Amino acid sequence: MTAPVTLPDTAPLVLTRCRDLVRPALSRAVQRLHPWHAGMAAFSLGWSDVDGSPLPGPQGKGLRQALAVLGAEAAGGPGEDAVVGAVAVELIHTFSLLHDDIMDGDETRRQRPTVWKAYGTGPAVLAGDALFALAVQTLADAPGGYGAPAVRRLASALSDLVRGQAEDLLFESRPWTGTGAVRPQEYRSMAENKTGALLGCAAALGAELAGAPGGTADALDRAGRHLGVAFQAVDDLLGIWGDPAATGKPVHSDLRRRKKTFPVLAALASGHPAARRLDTLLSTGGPLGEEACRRAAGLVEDAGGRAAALAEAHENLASARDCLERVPLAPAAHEEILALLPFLVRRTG
Ligand code: GRG
Repeated sequence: MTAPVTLPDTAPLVLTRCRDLVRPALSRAVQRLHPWHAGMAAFSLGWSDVDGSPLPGPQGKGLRQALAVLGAEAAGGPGEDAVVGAVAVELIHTFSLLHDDIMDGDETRRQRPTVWKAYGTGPAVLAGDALFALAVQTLADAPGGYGAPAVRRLASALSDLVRGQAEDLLFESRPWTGTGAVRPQEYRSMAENKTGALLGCAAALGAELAGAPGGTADALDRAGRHLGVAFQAVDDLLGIWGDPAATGKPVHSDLRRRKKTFPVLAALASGHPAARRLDTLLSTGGPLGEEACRRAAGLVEDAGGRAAALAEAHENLASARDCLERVPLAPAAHEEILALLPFLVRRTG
């Protein structure tokens, strides 16, 4: 009998390869900032501590910079063509996390204090703004006449990002059930805007910077948007059932703050008897304590919310794959993009 062949998990290798390619340009870009902002950016990126002492390694997955590099390679160019775009999307991602943590009052991210917690809210707002400006400046300087269209694509993704964040905030004041309840399609639109727009923009920018035709960049953009919905559905699962040691978030954090996440919305819309009990539990005033969170998580699961969110993630990954099938892509880069997809859903543990 032949022993089963265990293939190495290529996703972490792909992320590392792309990160190594982008890092020198990202460091140079950050050094252009005011030293105060550069310190906060380096802290947020996991390069250094509050006192400036160097830290061993990167903290984020670096997914957006990888998509930019792979977008260029998928279009038949060298990954180097995408570096300026990869730097821009990574700076925007860092900026959006800084502001998001302030808006949510989150005190930790990636198992470390958030920037506002470590440096204060005012400085963190300003550092975010500086990163935003730096991203636009970096992309505008793209060689070969690519700057203007690239900035245009980034600006369009940014307005979707802000729209998605607004949609998410507005969900908070909507009722759990009835005519005003958040419908699954509204959730998808929010997730596509808030998370998918930048993922899609990253891959499309990479392709455009490598001279790809518009159809190729648009297909990569659409794939990234589906990836965003899948990613957000998985994030919601982790917000309820994730291991705090792995997610860096306290257990049941999304339930405690009564967030309108996909598993909860799907459970409430299921018509299952557990849905009514869940509605009652969530609609009672006051903070949701640990015992109530545990009960709510059980009711969401009984009503099929956990399975529905996982199905949503898988369906969107399949749609992302379909988008990639519709255009000619360099096979090796296509394979590497495909390798990243299940890696993200496997985060559910
Ligand atoms: C960008 C113009 C502009 C405004 C900001 C604050 C805001 C408006 C939008 C928030 C967008 C946001 C934070 C979306 C969530 C994205 C997301 C899924 C973050 C986590 O991404 P990972 O897991 O992070 O890739 P790591 O830690 O790996 O880098």
